[in-house]
Amino acid sequence: MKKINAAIVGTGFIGPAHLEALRRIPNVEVTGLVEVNQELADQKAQQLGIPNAYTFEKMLADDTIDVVHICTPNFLHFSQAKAVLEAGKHVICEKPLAVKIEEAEELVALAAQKGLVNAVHFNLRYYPMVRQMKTMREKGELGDVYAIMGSYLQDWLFLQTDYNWRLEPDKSGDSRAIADIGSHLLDITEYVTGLRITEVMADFSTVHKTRLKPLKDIETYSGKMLSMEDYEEVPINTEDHATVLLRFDNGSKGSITVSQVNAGRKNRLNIEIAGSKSNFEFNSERPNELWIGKRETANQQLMKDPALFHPEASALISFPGGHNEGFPDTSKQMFKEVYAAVREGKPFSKPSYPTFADGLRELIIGERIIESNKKQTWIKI
Ligand code: SOE
Repeated sequence: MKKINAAIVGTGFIGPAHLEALRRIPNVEVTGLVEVNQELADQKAQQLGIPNAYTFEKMLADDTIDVVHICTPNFLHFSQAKAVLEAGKHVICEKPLAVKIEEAEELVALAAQKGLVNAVHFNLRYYPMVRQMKTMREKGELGDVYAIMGSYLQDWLFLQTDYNWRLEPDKSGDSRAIADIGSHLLDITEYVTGLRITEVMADFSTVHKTRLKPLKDIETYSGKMLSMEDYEEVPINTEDHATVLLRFDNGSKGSITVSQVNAGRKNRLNIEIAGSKSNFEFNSERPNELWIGKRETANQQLMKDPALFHPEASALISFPGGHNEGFPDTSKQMFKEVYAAVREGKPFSKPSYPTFADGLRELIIGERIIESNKKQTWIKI
């Protein structure tokens, strides 16, 4: 089987996560690494064990690279994804696909015109339990959807001294918690229920109105404290916390809460879907379990086990029951599906993986949420 060569652009938190997932896919090799300058690219490529180091333009000119993974800060996604498509390469872009709706629209059109595989890294769809919930709903085991309640809570921005480029709108965009983690939750909500969000009503808060920005380079997740003279105080204009009421196209209602300042919640996506036959509850910090609520019989606890799953969902499981899989496996499972299309040389007509069109959808919902918060009123999608 022909080997597919990939390049990764960016080496923050998520670039190495893509690398690690790709290394577990047969006949795919990450042969290139891109950083802002050649020196950093050389250093990171050596550290990560990737044979070739490039600046972005040099990588585009290399015909041996088939697929490019864009893992840079948000403001670069549009220009880089556009350049990759123009160079005739398939592209997997981190979310959000762009910072403006028009940019995402342009990318959707360009990818279609070029006939290239395009995907957005909504990897959390790839928890086998998420696919299992979707399949159970499709097979009628949930019944009609009455209501949806979700939250996505983290604490890595809990302290006033926690700092990262995501706090800077010129790098991250006008919304933070909603764009960064709300987008995953909203994507999963529509994916699992098969419903479309039609209206939103949002209320944001910025708990830390100022933050202390380190004047020295420190790793975001390292937990290291500097001394007070190593920081400068900067204003913060994006949300630490947001609550959004949702209306769906079947008349059902829901709400989500997202927060990056909830102590002890490391990375907890929770979704509960109340249906006319049962109630599903999934929490990404316990990804191998699904609670199925019942009225007339005992409640159930489904454990991840290929033998107990619908085939559509067991396709995302690599190990037998009791051998837990988690966050790093979601990207592996997603890339397996995307690379199946890459092997065909063109996008699947009905892709199972999240495409640029899904990236555009999340940007539209995100923009309406920001508008709703500003105007403090319901906004139609
Ligand atoms: C940081 O908030 C982050 O890395 C997100 O950007 C990811 O999408 C999420 O999976 C974990 O948290």
